[in-house]
Amino acid sequence: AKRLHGKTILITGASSGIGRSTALEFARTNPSGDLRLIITARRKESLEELAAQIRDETKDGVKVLPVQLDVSKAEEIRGFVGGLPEEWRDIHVLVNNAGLVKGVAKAPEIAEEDMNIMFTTNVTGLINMTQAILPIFQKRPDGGQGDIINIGSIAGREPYPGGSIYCATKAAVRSFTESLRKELIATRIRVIEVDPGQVQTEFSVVRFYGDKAKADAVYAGCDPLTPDDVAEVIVFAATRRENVVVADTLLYPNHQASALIMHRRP
Ligand code: NDP
Ligand code: 8X3
Repeated sequence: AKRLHGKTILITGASSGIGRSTALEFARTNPSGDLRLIITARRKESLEELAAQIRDETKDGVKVLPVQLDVSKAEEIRGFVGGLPEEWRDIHVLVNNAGLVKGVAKAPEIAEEDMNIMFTTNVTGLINMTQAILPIFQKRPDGGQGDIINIGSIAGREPYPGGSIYCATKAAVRSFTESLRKELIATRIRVIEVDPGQVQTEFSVVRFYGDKAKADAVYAGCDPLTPDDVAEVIVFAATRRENVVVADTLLYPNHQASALIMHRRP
């Protein structure tokens, strides 16, 4: 799409799932344009593989820069923009996608370590990324231009037992996102939230500490969203006319109508 021309897009959590699909979808939407994609996550090798795939698919039409970045580490974010090669610093779109859930424990059994990693990644990480990139947007005309796309969740709208911490982190994302949109009202910066329901990614594998059988059981009898489905909506939001803000979107697969109301095939 023309609207992405000359833009630099930064995606967190691009090594897997929704973030990975979003990088591919941006590239496929603008394969021969002068698009730049900065893909970040902790797993550098997966990023290198994704970068190779994008270069290959677009015959080098899309420029890709894989950068290792742990968003839960404030000091890594602090040095991030300054560490980019000069021509990669003019970022136009930030997709705050990195996030995770750990466990299904209920209070008072929630492990402190799990609680901390969820908050430092999903909340503090997202806020620190936003604060690192906003000054770039604010240097542009009309008070600033650029897109901040935050990945929330149905979990942020509807807390459920066994998910209290994860749900609280996503509610925090939702609250921060809404405040930010209001704070930036006098600018042309778009603040966008996309809240998926059930998506089949590594999300549940991470939730169950690598137990694939438990993760698969989450999707048994279901036809969950694919990460590509979510990526299409993210790219749709980023490619609307400049005056259109897709502020808030909830996505369900057809069998889902709430965090826990799910129709399963027998
Ligand atoms: P995946 O586990 O497949 O992907 C999560 C991504 O986040 C990975 O690329 C992972 O990369 C990255 N990540 C995790 N921790 C960090 C960190 N500290 N620093 C940088 N990157 C990190 O899951 P999804 O694609 O499903 O998750 C993406 C987002 O979507 C999350 O915010 C999640 O909460 C949200 N979501 C998911 C839903 C689902 O049902 N799957 C539904 C609603 C929302 P690495 O490990 O290499 O760092
Ligand atoms: C993921 C959706 O409902 O499994 O954010 O927590 S849920």
